[in-house]
Amino acid sequence: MNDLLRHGISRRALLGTVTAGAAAAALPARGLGKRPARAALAGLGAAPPRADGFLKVSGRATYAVEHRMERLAHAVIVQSTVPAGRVVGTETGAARAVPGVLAVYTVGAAPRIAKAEVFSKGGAATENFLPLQDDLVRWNGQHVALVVAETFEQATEAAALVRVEYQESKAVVDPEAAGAGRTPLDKLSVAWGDAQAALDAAPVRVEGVYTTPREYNLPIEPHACIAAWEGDSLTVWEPSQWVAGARSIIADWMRVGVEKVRVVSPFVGGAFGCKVSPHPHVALACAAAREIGRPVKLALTRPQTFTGYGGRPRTHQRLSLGADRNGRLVSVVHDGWNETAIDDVHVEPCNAVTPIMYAVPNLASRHSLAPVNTVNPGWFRAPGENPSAFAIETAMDELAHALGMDPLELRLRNYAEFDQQAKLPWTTRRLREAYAAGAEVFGWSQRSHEPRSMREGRELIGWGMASGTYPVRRSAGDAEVVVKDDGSVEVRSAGIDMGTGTYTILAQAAAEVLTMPAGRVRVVLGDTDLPLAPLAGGSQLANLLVAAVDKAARAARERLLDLAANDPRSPLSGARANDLVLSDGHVRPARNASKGIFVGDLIRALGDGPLVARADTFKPGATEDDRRLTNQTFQRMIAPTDGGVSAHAWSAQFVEVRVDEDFGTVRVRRMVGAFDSGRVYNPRLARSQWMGGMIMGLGQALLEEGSTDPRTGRIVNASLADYLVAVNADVPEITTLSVGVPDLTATALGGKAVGELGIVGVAAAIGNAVFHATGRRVRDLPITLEKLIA
Ligand code: MCN
Ligand code: MOS
Repeated sequence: MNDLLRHGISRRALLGTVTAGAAAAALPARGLGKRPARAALAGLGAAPPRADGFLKVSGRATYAVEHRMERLAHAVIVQSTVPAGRVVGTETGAARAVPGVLAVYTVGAAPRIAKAEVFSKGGAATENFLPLQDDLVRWNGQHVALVVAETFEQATEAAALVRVEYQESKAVVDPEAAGAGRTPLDKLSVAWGDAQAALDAAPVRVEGVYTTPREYNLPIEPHACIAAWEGDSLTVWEPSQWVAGARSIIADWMRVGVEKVRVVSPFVGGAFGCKVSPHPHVALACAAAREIGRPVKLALTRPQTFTGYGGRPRTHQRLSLGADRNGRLVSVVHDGWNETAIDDVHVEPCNAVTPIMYAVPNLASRHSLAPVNTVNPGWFRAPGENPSAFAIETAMDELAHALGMDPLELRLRNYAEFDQQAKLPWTTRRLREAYAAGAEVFGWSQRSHEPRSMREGRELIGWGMASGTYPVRRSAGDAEVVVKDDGSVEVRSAGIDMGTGTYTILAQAAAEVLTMPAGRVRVVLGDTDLPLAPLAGGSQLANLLVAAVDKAARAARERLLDLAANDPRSPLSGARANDLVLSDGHVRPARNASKGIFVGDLIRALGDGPLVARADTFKPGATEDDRRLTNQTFQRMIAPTDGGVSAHAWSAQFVEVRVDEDFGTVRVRRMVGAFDSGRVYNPRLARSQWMGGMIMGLGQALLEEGSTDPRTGRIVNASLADYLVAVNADVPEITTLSVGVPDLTATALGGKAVGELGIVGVAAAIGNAVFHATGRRVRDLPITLEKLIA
């Protein structure tokens, strides 16, 4: 227990409520007098609730399609009903006869959409499919017509009357069927030593095939946008994880310069990766709006979202581990693939975790793509790391069982002291601390390791654990801090908040430097008119923007002190800037803190209007091209191994399941996650992120599965009634622990990844617990009761 407290874990955290991160202890709020304002100041490390929370729960946060405007027309999409072939004709007479219909666009009769230079080759952004631009049907549920009408109801009625005629061709729906292709991705091959020989010679071996189904992001705010032209300028209200990236794609589609396009996304009702890039329906909305000369609103129905864009692709991994009798790994042999579209590519790198988690002298890992007639899959919370950890962390549990060893002990014996793949030291890796903290709080030492050895009545009890990791990715960005003459502060950035807490932590960052209560700081986000920022994806935005705002706020503070000392209009003029400090929102002489002037009064006295400070996190000497590319592609994202060190966040997951012996029903009874995310900027929000990830992992382990009809390629459970996600009744007591310390090599202010880390390893921990309870190993997610009682 003492050890835990040294790592900054509060006793309350041990009860499963709130976690105080190590960072909070390491970073006391600075520069505060003994005044009431002190309590209100919430700098980094404090735990204020979400700044946007009240707006969201009271319905005052305006989402993209809630934007009101004159002459708004409504568009409804028609999707294909066959998986492959050609559109040979479209009958639109009945649709056009519906009152209020303004236009019906079909294959062969649609406004032009140009090809966009996607920002991520091999990512989920759709590159080759442009809606209605050719007659090829690539998947069931592909956009094949668009109806625009005065009202949504009229457009919906007319869309139902559009008749599309197809010439069908043979589809490949099942990536495991004979004839399905495999394209190896050489750049994802990893190898050292002689893995096959070492495996063959290993005294202890386990081998398994680990599969995950198609999974869907399903944010509560479905995809929907409004496109409005004014002359040759276009504004798009679009829920987006990256307005700058969306802007460049939309500009390409519409063949206008980026400066002509504005993308607005102040609130995003969840995304989990599926709003990183604008999807093809956005191109249709923009093109239709230009054609009819009116703003167009286009909302996909929930079922249409299942084929309007991807979701995590189905994955398949064959993984073999070889070890000596003491449990030391001697070899890892790994071969995986993910499904992708016929002529667009999405990579779910299933070997993201395999080469870095454990120390092993011989390793060979490959990854391939399996093209099928599907909408191009996409990013979904921890793309790559998630399925990768499912396989390796399940296999490690199998190895522990084969050795008769505690799975936690096995992991400690194979602890990777450095990054073997990159041959670099870690920046920080507090995974040992995560194991220790999680095990202590969970009570792991009480586990009897034999499967089926713990029960309560008819319930089999299973305890399982797994490790997780997520890389620290980084990009550069800009931020602006404005100090106003009423003493309030505005932080401005094009970065977005999709429920993560960007609004809140940026207010904290500015409040800390400018010594203001966070309530006096207003944060404006999500608009390409603001200083540009990279995407909120790859769990990089928080660390990046907090650093940019911190820098801008420091610049503002310096300027304030300088003006206070040196501007003849300042009541403090004549002082030396070095002798002045900012505290409680006042500029004060350091040696006479009771004197001083309120920042708002100072700015009024100076009479030049608000003080604007801008800062960026680009390297000195960054060119315009660097800036342009950073806001246009992923290629400028800094890899976790840049700079001679390897930067990752780490976690350990512990779960208890109860399995009904007769019915095979699995309930997760408690979950403990211990996380090394470095310095935590807001322990309440980080906990909420980690919990959200753990709950998603629970859904992935037990419920989530996109089912495709093998005959037609149709998604048969394309609704929230049929595609199951975890709901409150599925969710047990969850404890989150922070074991991180500020990692100033990883990021400027010491934080590491948070939002995606929470899901990694969870499905494996649950599967391992199910094995411990039942003796049944399910390697094919989700773990449903028929797989347990079969
Ligand atoms: N945080 C912190 N300390 C840190 C880092 C982060 O306290 N050192 C907290 C902050 O509140 C921050 C949040 O965690 O806003 C998420 O930070 P992080 O994951 O590091 O980075 P991003 O801001 O880039 O978040 C994106 C990440 C991704 S990639 C997915 S996918 C995901 C996720 O966030 N989608 C989400 N969490 C989500 N949460 C919600 N509610 N909705 C989504 O769509
Ligand atoms: Mo997160 S899947 O990188 O948007």
